[in-house]
Amino acid sequence: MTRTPTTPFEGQKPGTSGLRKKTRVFMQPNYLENFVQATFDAVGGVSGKTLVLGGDGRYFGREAAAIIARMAAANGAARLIVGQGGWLSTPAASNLIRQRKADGGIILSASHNPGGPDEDFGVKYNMANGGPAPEAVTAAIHARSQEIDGYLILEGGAPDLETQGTADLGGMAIEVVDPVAAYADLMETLFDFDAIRGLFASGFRMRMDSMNAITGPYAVELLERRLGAPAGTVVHATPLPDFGGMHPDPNPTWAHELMAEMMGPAAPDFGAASDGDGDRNMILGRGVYVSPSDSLAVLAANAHLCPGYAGGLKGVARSMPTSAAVDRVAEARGIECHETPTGWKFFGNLMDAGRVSLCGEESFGTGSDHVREKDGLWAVLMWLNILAVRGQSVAEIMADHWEEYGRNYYSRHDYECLPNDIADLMLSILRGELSGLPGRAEAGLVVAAADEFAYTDPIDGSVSQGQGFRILFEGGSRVVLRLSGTGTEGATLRVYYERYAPGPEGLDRDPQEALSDLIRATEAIVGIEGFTGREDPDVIT
Ligand code: VG1
Ligand code: CO
Repeated sequence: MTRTPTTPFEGQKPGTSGLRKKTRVFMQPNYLENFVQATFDAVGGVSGKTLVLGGDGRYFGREAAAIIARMAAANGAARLIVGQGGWLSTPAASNLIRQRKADGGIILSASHNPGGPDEDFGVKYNMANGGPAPEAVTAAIHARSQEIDGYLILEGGAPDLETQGTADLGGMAIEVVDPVAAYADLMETLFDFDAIRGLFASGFRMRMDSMNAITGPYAVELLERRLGAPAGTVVHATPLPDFGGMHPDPNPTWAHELMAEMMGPAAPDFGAASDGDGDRNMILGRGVYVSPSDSLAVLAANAHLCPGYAGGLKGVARSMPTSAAVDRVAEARGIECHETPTGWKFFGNLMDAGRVSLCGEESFGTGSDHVREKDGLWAVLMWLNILAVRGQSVAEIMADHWEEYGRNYYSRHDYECLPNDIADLMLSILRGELSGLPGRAEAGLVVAAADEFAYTDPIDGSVSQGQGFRILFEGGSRVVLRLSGTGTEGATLRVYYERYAPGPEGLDRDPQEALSDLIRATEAIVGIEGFTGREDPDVIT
């Protein structure tokens, strides 16, 4: 073991979900090592501790896993549990941390960002509860990274991460495990596999697009092996270092192959996709796209049909920009409903305290207290369980849901790679104007209230400021604006539009059309085109 001297790098500040940078930034000498040592130091060292390690298979993941294993050993960790080949989906890593009572874990992924030598890489630290490090810990990691002067690493070559079993690495037990088995077993405890098997046996067809990312092996095991879906149900099923050039973000823009199939004449009954690290999901029916906010509401309304949730939900939570569709279900059921800032780390305390069992975000993330991360395949299986029990199509389930609760028309517009100074200027001007907005009329809408969202955690009292701008209009429509915390180039502006239609009329409009006055009012107030010069967003979901 040697202590290698080093000097700090600027900008090792974790964002919405871990530290994300261009892969080549991470590949610079000492860059990864500094961040990992800062993480170990910030959590009080790892001496005698058990850690979980794995990632989504992207470029540089294996090399990074080997470096981290040598660092964990040199820092005195007792045991490192690694997914074979360095593979673990984010929810599977969360599950292993919990099941094996580990002290924490490191996940190597930039999630929905593309992978490869010229794309993105990322590292995130999860706590003993299996969930992402809270803000106090990520702030401590950043602070430590700014003063670091050395790191510990075991000399010698890379350990074998390909062979299952336990070996010694400099006094640390390194245990290489099947990345899929424990996760797949957990899913069997939550859902009615017999009912889903029956659905597939009856001729029901689905397409699962794993986008050459980590869910491939999990989806093949669960859907094709354990549930009897025909071979070939899962496509792009092999995790590739560059995701085969795919951008593993399961939305209509990036999962366009799946979209085309599901909207085409030969569409199967059900379609789904997941992201790089397996925590996101997109749900489609034949000819139908289910918005993530609606998916969360449908899962909340139907959870009791699944064995793992048969007793009902304790409560639900959604991130602030997510539509209020789930709020209506919570109200009808008389259960708690919480509104948190963007990012899964804000749900952990609520789940640990037994206040909520189902959480979701508009960004294609849904999950429950079975782990402490959002979980793409879990959402797919929950939909399958609901479809099997209700015996209806996705379109019928959506129509019934809107008829009962009304519809929250919703859309997110993303403007990517904006110059940072322009994005900052635009939002700082908006910040200055917020208090004068109420009463202003634009495009037939009148502003009722405007603020910048701040969150006080009801469990530990911690406060998170500056979590997005909200403009609420009379009649219940709203727009939210915030900057992404997961990008690696320039600024990404996210604009979230929402309008509630109680029904029974007007429940099947095109969302962009239903939201058009809100989009115009926002342009008049914020001036996105004027500041950015962009006529249209890059991605609409
Ligand atoms: C985005 C999403 C957010 C999600 C985060 C991590 O963050 O908006 O809802 O939790 O990605 O998802 P941002 O700051 O870029 O808006 V994942 O699947 O990339 O870990
Ligand atoms: Co992800």
